Amino acid sequence: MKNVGILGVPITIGQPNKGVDLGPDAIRHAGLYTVLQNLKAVYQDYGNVQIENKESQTTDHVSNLKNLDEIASANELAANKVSEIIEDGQFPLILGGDHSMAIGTIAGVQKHYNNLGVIWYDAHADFNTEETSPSGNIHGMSLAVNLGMGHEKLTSILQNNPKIKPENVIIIGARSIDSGERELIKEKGIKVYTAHEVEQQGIESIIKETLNDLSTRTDGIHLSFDVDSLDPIYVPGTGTPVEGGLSIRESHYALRLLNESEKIVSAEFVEVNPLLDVKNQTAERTVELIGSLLGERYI
Ligand code: EXY
Ligand code: MN
Ligand code: MN
Ligand code: MN
Repeated sequence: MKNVGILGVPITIGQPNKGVDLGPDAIRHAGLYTVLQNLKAVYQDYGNVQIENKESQTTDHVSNLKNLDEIASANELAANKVSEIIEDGQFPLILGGDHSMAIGTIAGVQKHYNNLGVIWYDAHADFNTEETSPSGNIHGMSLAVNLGMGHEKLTSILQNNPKIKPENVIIIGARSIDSGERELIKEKGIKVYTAHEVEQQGIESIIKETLNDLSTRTDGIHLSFDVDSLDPIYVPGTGTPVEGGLSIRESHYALRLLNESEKIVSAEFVEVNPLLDVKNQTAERTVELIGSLLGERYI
């Protein structure tokens, strides 16, 4: 069992719904510490990154990037904190907050690896740039930013631009990809297992293929788990739900396989929005899934 360093990144300005900044504390209140105690894990809670979530006053007509400066500074803070957790010898367990936080999380983790791999478990690809984005919401751009595609204020966090190589990223669960993203994904040759492939091939085969593929080229794998990867019937508390999502059962199994591989060096669980939720069930499901990733078993 690893030593676990918990950090909340209550960022909400990467997308328009109020409430996702309450995600980290909702996850804590949903029994996170009990799961860690049951696992006999040694853990330290580093609290929440102090983020203002101030909407940009400057309506920046030039760029299709909402709250760029505020998101850049929030992710700089998050990146340094995540890096500190690793320097303290802990496994970074990062709680969100909207998916723009992956800019800071991956920057902070990547500093400690030569070839970091990323599993992007998400209904979306988050592979837009300001040219292709239909919304200007930076939570839909964070994977692209980590591959060096995007505004310099975002790609340059902690230097090391690009953070991640295209061959070291695998997206699982995608079922809502914009036309511009599709072009960029093809251009970069990003491996995507859509929700159809999960249905067709099965999650076990996909996770095993993913681990075999990434293990040959990377010295650690970061898991970026967007709860909207799951079917909305299980997780009503998220801002961009998409029908036809992954099941709780296959996701628990996926996370168990990742745990058994011992290749996952950091993880973030993002887009939990308690204001959209039903009795905190999305945070509760997230805590259970974190348990599977950290080694909890049914028997
Ligand atoms: N592709 C759409 C956009 O870029 O605006 C929706 C993105 C949703 C992103 C969520 C975090 O996964
Ligand atoms: Mn320290
Ligand atoms: Mn996402
Ligand atoms: Mn998503």
